[in-house]
Amino acid sequence: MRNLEAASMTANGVGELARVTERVWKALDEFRIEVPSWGFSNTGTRFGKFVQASAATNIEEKFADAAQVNVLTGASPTVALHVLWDLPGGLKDVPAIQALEAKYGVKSGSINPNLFQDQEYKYGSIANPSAEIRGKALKHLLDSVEIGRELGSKDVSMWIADGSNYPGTQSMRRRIDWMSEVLGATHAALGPDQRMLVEYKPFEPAFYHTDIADWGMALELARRAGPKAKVLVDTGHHYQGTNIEQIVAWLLHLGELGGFHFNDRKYADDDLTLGSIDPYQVFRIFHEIVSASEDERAHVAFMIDQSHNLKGKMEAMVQTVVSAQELYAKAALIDQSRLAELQQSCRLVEAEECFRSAFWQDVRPIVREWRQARGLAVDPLAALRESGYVEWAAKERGSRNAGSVSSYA
Ligand code: LRH
Ligand code: MN
Ligand code: MN
Repeated sequence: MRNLEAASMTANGVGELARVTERVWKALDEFRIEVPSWGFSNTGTRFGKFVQASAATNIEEKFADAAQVNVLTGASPTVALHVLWDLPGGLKDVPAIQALEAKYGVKSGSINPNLFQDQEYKYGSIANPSAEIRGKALKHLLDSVEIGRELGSKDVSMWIADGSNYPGTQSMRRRIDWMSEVLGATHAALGPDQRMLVEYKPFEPAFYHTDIADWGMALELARRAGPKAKVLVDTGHHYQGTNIEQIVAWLLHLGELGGFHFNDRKYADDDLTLGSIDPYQVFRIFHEIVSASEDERAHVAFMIDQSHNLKGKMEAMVQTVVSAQELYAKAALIDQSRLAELQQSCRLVEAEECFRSAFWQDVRPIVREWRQARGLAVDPLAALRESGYVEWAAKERGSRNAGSVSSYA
């Protein structure tokens, strides 16, 4: 990757600049990232939350906010739904959701079953020693599959919060078979265009063992369940220092990467804005995606899983999508064939320079030009502020938000 400004100064450079611009614009045209419904409501941390007057108080407001983010960024046409929080009536709520899709012009994205809130799940859901409780969890998963099918949504994203807090209190091995059984039965119910994504997390809420703790366990369970089950990588669900891009490379290689929950963190599962702590990590992950074949890449779903306790919800979401677009554009800057040559001949410093100089390029001018050419807001954050949307939402929703300090969603 040569310096963009330097490239533009020579005749060869003009050709190179045009090629780079075309590559970046194509990447931006393809790039889609799903926003989470729960990122618009008054969510916070497990220790509490600071209520925002403009936060969405119901599913209609979540759709309205998601649509606004899509209008501003052009990259988020779907919104992830959490079944208990967004469709408390289950299948009965589907027509209301369809009406909101038509009204606001954004579609339902991944369907997220909720197997962690109910009192009955104290000792687990699909890994609970009680066959009756596992049956109840399976029923919720089957309902979620049905909701996804009715809504024409592709993915059912499953995060299993099961685990234990003390050594010896549960049989980790028996629980593997119980999970496998439920996941297999869920897989059997998937429609031809549906997938199930298996998310992993090493700790929290359980602090001794988590039943699906890492990508190996998620992969094995997905494979046992069937070909429509893939692995979901939540960037916040790893130990410090984990080489997440290597996990991504492996899953891509195996054709088992279903998608991502993007967020950033400094310590644990902090749910901070994508790239706010370590943008180079997001770049490295995007590089694995961009350097994969179009076929491999086509089925990877990018989703945001963040909860903004201090930042304004709308501002934070627009900022997240914009950051994702910029980091994806940076990854698209890399001259893949040159990098491959340098890697092959082990020209280490040149290879590293080729890689990291793409990261250090300021892509914002190219992204701005792309936005202009596509009829989008040139500066989405400024456009959000100028639109007065947040102030309007605060007036509309303020009284309903006052005093809403109890539940996560
Ligand atoms: C769990 C998790 C999972 C949930 C979401 C709200 O930490 O990442 O994906 O569905 O948070
Ligand atoms: Mn997640
Ligand atoms: Mn999480």
